[in-house]
Amino acid sequence: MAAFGQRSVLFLWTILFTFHSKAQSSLGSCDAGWTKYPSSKSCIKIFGAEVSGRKTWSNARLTCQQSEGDLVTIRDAGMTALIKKIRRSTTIKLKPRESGYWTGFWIGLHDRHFENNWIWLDENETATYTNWYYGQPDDWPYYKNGEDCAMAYLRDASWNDLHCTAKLPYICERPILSSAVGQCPAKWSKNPGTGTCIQMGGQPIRWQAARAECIKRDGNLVTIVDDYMNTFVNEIRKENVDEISWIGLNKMGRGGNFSWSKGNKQVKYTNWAAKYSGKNSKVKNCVVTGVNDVGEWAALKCTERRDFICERQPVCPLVGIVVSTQKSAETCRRHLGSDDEICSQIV
Ligand SMILES: [Ca+2]
Ligand SMILES: [Ca+2]
Repeated sequence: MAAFGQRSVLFLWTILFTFHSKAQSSLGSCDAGWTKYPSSKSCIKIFGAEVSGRKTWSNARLTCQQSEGDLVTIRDAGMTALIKKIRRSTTIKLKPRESGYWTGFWIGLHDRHFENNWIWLDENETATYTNWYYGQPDDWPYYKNGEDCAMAYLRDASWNDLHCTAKLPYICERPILSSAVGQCPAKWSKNPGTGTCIQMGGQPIRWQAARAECIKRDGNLVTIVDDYMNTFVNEIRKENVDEISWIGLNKMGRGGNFSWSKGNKQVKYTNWAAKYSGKNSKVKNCVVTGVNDVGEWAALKCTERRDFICERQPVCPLVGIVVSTQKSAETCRRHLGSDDEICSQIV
C-alpha cells in the first residue's frame, strides 16, 4: 500500500506533529447544556436550579458521578469567571424567604478529613487557587459538626464553608472526552470526538453497494469531520485492510458538487491528497481515504470495488445520560424498548 508513501522521515514527523496539534484543538465538545472549559479539558453544568433538585453535598456528588463526572474543581480565575457567566444565564429558583445573596452552589472542595485542610476531590491535587469570601472558611459551630463542605455564592462565585447536609444547587464537571452518548456495539470503535462508532466494511464492493451495506448495519458510509477523526478512521483502516477504502463523500447528486452520503451535510472538512487526488475529474465521483499512510483522500470511479468504512450512532447511553440526537434516541429505544430513564433527554 502507501502509493505515495515514499516520504522522508522528517516530513512524516512534520505531518504527524501537525495532526497531533490540530487534534488537540478540535478534541471533542460538550453535550447540550454543558459548557466547555478548555483549560481543564472539561465541561461544566449547573444542577438544582429548581428547589426540588437541590441536594446535600454527598448526594450532589453522586448525581455528578452518574453523569460520568464529579463536583467541579476550581483551579483558576478562569473557571470562576465561567461559573459567573453560566450562573447569569441560569435562573436559580429560591425557596420562600430565602436570600439569594447567601445561597450558593456546592463545589468539589472540602475539609472532611482534617479540619481546615481544604482539598479538592482529587486528593493528590493541592489547592493553590482560592477564592474565599471575607472571613471564610469559619467552620461556624452553629451546626454540631461545624462546616466541612465548600460552596460558591450565587452572587459572585466566592466561597464559603457550610455544613455538608445543607441542600443546595451544585455544579458538575466532566471530561470533554466522556462517553456520554453511549457505547458502541461489539466490533465497532468509538471515535471520541464525535461519539460515533466506526467499522470497516470487510469486502471490496462498489461505492453504492458499500453505502447500502452500511445502512443495513444501522449506519452509513463514514462522514469525516476533522483531522482528529480522519486520523482515527485511518488507524482503523490500517489495522484492518490497509487498502484504500470508500468513505461517504461523493458527487453523485445534482449539481456535481461533493457532499456526504449521510444527509446533505455541507462539506466543511476535506483531506485531499496533494497530488493525483482526481477530485476535478468528471468521471471519478466517489471518494476513498488511505491513498497514503496519513489517510489522505482521492476520487475514483464509483464502480471500482473497494473496501469501505461505516459509521453509526452508539447503541444506547447509560442510564440517566443525555442523548444527543433524535437518531441515537431511536436506536436506544429499539434496543431497550423503553426511553423512560435511559433516554432521559433528547437535545
Ligand atoms: Ca471545617
Ligand atoms: Ca462558613
